[in-house]
Amino acid sequence: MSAYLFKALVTSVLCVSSTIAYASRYGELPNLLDATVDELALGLNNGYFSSVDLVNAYTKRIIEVNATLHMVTELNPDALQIATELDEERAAGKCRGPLHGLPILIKNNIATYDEMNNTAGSYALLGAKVPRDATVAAKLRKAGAVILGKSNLSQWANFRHSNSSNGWSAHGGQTYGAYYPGQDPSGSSSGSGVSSSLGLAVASLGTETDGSIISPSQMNNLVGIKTTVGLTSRALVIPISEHQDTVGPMARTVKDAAYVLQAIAGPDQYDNYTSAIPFNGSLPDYVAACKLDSLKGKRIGVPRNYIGARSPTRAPILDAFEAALSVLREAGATIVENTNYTAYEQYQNSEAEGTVLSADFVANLQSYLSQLTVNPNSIHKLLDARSFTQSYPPEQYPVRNTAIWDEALSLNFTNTSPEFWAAYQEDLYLGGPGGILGALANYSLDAVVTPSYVSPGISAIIGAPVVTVPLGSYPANTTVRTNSRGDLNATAPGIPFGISFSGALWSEEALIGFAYAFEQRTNVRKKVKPYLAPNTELLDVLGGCV
Ligand SMILES: *[C@@H]1O[C@H](CO)[C@@H](O)[C@H](O)[C@H]1NC(C)=O
Ligand SMILES: *[C@@H]1O[C@H](CO)[C@@H](O)[C@H](O)[C@H]1NC(C)=O
Ligand SMILES: *[C@@H]1O[C@H](CO)[C@@H](O)[C@H](O)[C@H]1NC(C)=O
Ligand SMILES: *[C@@H]1O[C@H](CO)[C@@H](O)[C@H](O)[C@H]1NC(C)=O
Ligand SMILES: *[C@@H]1O[C@H](CO)[C@@H](O)[C@H](O)[C@H]1NC(C)=O
Ligand SMILES: *[C@@H]1O[C@H](CO)[C@@H](O)[C@H](O)[C@H]1NC(C)=O
Ligand SMILES: *[C@@H]1O[C@H](CO)[C@@H](O)[C@H](O)[C@H]1NC(C)=O
Ligand SMILES: *[C@@H]1O[C@H](CO)[C@@H](O)[C@H](O)[C@H]1NC(C)=O
Ligand SMILES: *[C@@H]1O[C@H](CO)[C@@H](O)[C@H](O)[C@H]1NC(C)=O
Ligand SMILES: *[C@@H]1O[C@H](CO)[C@@H](O)[C@H](O)[C@H]1NC(C)=O
Ligand SMILES: CC(=O)N[C@H]1CO[C@H](CO)[C@@H](O)[C@@H]1O
Repeated sequence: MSAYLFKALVTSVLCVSSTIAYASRYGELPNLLDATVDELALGLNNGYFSSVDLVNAYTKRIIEVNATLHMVTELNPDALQIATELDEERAAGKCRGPLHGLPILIKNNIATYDEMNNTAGSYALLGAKVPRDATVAAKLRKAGAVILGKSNLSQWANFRHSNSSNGWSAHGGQTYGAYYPGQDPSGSSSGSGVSSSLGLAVASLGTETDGSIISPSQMNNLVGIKTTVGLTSRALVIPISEHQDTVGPMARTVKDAAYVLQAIAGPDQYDNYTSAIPFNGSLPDYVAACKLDSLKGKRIGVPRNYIGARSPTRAPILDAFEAALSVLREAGATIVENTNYTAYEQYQNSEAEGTVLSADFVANLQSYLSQLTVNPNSIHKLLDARSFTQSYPPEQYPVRNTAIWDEALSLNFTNTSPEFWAAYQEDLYLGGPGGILGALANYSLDAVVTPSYVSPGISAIIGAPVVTVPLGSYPANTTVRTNSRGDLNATAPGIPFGISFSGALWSEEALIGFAYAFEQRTNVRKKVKPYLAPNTELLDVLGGCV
C-alpha cells in the first residue's frame, strides 16, 4: 500500500475521531504562519499531509485575507492538479528535492506558460501570452514547487508615475501590509512580501531594480535576497533595466530563502548576463551556508555617511541597529566603523541611475513585448503602453501620471549610445571604487551592514547583492505618518524593519551565512506579530472532516 493510500485510509478513519487524536498521532502539524521548508518537507515525507492539502490550506488562507489586503491577484487554476501529480510522484518514490510539493507565489511580472496572466498590474497586458515559462518559473517547477498564484505589485514595478502608492496596480488594486491598518506594504514586490509574511505560501519570488525585494521584505518581517544581477535569469520577466533587474526569494527564514535561491539560480541561454556566473559550472551550496558561526573572524563595515542622520522616524531603527552591532561582535565579527563611501555626495546628486533605467526600459520593454505570442492590445513599445494607460480609465490617468515614462521617451539616445555608457560608467564608479566595492577593498571587509531602509541604492547601480533579515518593529508610541501620496500608513506602531548585509558581486554565500548567524541569535520575526492573519491551518483541510 502506498504512503498516499495509507494516509487516505487513516484520514477517513480519523474523520470519526477527534482532531486532537489526529494531531497527537501525527505529531505537531506546523503552524502555517511560520512553517519552514524543512517542516513542510518532513510532513510530506512522513505522509502527515499532502501537497494537495497544502494547496487547499494556503488557498483558503489567501481567500480569508485577500479582500482586505489584495496581495494575490490570481490563483493558478492548475495548482491542485499539479499538486496531485507531485503527490503521486512522491508516493512512487521520486522526490525532486526540498521544494517538492511546496506552494510558492510569484510576482505578477514573472510570466508563466499557463492560464495565468502576466501584466505587471496593467490592463494593457491582460490576456497576453508568452511562448514558455520565465526561466525562474520553469526552474521552480523542475524543483517540484507548485506555483500557486500571482502576487500583486506596484504597477510596472513602480516605474510609471512620479507619486505612486506602493503596492497599487490597476489590475490588482491596492495591496496593504498586515502589521497596521492601511500599512504601506512597500514595493514593488508588495504582494510577495505580504503573502510570504502571512504564510500564504512557503515563500515567494520578487524582483528588484533598486529596493523592490529588500524594502517590502523588511517592511513585512521577512528575509529577502536581492541577488547579483546575472545569478538568476530575467528571461520573460517584465523588465525595467537589464543592468539592474534581478529575481530573488522573499521568505520567512534565511534558510528558506536559501532553498528557493538554490532552485532558481544558474545559467540560462535566454539571459546572457547569467554567463557571467563565476563558479565554474556549479553553484555554491546556499543552504549549507546557513552556519551559526559564519560571522566568526569576519570584518563587517559600517558606512556611517551612507546610513545618514538620525530623524524621528529613523530613531527606533538606529537604536535597534546599534544593538545589532553588539550581536555581531558577540558572534565573533570585528565591526569596522566609518567605512564611509567616498563618492557618496556625488552619488546623491547623480542622475546617472535615472538615465540608465530610462534608456534600458525603452529597449528592454520592447524586447519583452516582441516575445509575446498573443498581444490583445497590440502593445509593442513603451509609446503603446503610454497611449493605452492614458486612455483606459481603470489605469487612473491622470490622477496617477506617466511621468517616468514621459521622461524615458524624451531621451534622445538609447542604451547602446555613448551618452548611455557615460552614465553607466558613472554608476560603476559611484557604487564601485567610490562606494561599496571601494570600502570592501580599502578596509579589507567581508561585508557591510546597514539598516535596510538605506541598503538597496549603492548596490543596485552596480548589480551587487544584499540580504535583509528582520531587525525589529516600530514601538507602540510611534506617531502614524503616511506616504507622500497620503493614502497609506508608512510609519506606525508594529510596522517591521530590517538589517542588511551587502557585499561584492556573487557574494551571496557569505551574506546568507552572516544573515543566518544574526537571525538565529535574535529570532526577531517570531516576536513581531501582524494585526491581521488568516486562521486556516492544515488540520482544517486534512481529510475534509474538521
Ligand atoms: C481577492 O479579493 C477580491 C475582492 O474581494 C475578489 O474579487 C478576488 O476574487 C479575490 N482574489 C482571489 C485570488 O481570491
Ligand atoms: C487572465 O485574464 C483573462 C482576461 O481577463 C481572464 O479571463 C482569465 O481568467 C485570467 N486568468 C486567470 C488565471 O485568472
Ligand atoms: C491609517 O491609520 C489611521 C490611524 O490609525 C487610520 O485612521 C486610517 O484608517 C489608516 N489608513 C488606512 C488607509 O487604513
Ligand atoms: C546579450 O544579448 C543581447 C540581446 O540578445 C545582446 O544585445 C548582447 O550583445 C548580448 N551580450 C553579450 C555580452 O553577449
Ligand atoms: C575554475 O577553474 C579554473 C580552471 O580549472 C581554476 O583555475 C579556478 O580556480 C576555478 N575557480 C573556482 C572559483 O573554482
Ligand atoms: C564618516 O561619516 C560619518 C557620518 O557622516 C562622519 O561622522 C565621520 O566623521 C565619517 N568618518 C570618516 C572617517 O570619514
Ligand atoms: C542628444 O542631445 C544632446 C544635447 O541636447 C546632444 O549633445 C546629443 O548629441 C544628442 N544625441 C543624439 C544621439 O541625438
Ligand atoms: C578606496 O581607496 C581608493 C584609493 O585610495 C580611493 O580612491 C577610493 O575613494 C576609496 N574608496 C572608499 C569607498 O573608501
Ligand atoms: C517612545 O518611548 C520611548 C521609550 O519610552 C522614548 O524614548 C521615545 O521618545 C518615545 N517616542 C515618542 C515619539 O514619543
Ligand atoms: C502626491 O499626490 C497627493 C495626492 O494626490 C498630493 O496631495 C501630493 O501633493 C502629491 N505629491 C507630489 C510630490 O506630487
Ligand atoms: C484579480 C483579483 O483578484 N483582483 C482583485 C484585487 O483587488 C481588487 C481590490 O483592490 C479587487 O477588486 C480585484 O478583484
